[in-house]
Amino acid sequence: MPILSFKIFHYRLPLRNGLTIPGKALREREGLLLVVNDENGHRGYGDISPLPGLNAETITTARAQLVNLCPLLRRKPFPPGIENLDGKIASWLSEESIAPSVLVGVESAVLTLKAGEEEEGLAALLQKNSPKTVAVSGLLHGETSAVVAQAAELVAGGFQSLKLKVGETDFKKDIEKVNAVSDAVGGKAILRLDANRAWELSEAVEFARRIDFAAVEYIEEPLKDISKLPAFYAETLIPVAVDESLLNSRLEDLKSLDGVEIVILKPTALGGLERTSRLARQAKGYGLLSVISSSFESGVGIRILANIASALSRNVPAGLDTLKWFDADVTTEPLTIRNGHLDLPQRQCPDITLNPAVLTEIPL
Ligand code: OSB
Ligand code: MG
Repeated sequence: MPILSFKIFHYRLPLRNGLTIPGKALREREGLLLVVNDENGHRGYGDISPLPGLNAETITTARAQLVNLCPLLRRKPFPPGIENLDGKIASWLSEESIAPSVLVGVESAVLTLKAGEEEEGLAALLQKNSPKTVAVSGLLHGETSAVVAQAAELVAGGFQSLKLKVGETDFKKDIEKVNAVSDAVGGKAILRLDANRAWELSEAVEFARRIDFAAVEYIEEPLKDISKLPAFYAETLIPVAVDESLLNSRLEDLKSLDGVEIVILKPTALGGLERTSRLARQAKGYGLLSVISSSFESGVGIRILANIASALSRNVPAGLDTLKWFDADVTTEPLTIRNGHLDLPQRQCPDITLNPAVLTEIPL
């Protein structure tokens, strides 16, 4: 069914303790919400949330693109089979070169609209019999005493996977922190580490030797120089996940680096749900595990990513524990994680209520 009308909102979400991403410190998260309607009153939603430091487009350029694109969405009905995520949405959008976050938002809006029309959840639309809940990796943040307390609380709350950033500060503190978390979880959860390319090979190897690595599932991006990942693996046997390397290297090349066993897929950074799906299929073909992860999207974006994770990366804990960074959300229904899992409502986005306190409608 064609899109009859649409609205675009700008949102500002206060960040509880700010957000530090490599090279940036944010106090609030800005984004755009795209709401599309068909003539039967079904609704689709998309979150456009370029993350400074990760996306080249800004909120201003994303907004200009979206405003230009929307009339086109209304002119041409979307084709059948968009739920296969095999390039039909890209063809429908024709030759436009669309920024990564904008593409995710538009794809999300048409897919959730279609899910609403079919009266099913997005995950089920994308993949029949996909799981109704999505395990989430609990995100730890702060000094040693804080992360130890968080780890104990998350494990008691049913999380089986935890994620900790390393490489941000002092090397010794990192080692102490990982070992303290490892003690606190006492074998009740597996630990993912993320060094965001902080280290030289020798530092990464020393770090690995001095942590209790039996509890470590994998480490994301340990090295400044990815060509040395096989040497890191040979010395440590800790599986490596690639994340930001996917933004400028081909998966075909990364997969031939010994030790690379996991790919972190962030659709907002990678540029689209179809692209993410293609990468997830490729990864599976190479025997790699895909982990769908957030770029600190709003609750609408996280709902969509949770459905993507259920459909594309079955039963792999997703990197979606980021809503706790926010003091408010774009919807009035909180998206809660129970027992370490996000529930996927059977009728997905169509039933959400927008929170006017954080939204400003953009006149079109
Ligand atoms: O370093 O993986 C990162 C979010 C935005 C930008 C970079 C990163 C992240 C996350 C998301 O860590 C949460 C997760 O992966 O669990
Ligand atoms: Mg990462």
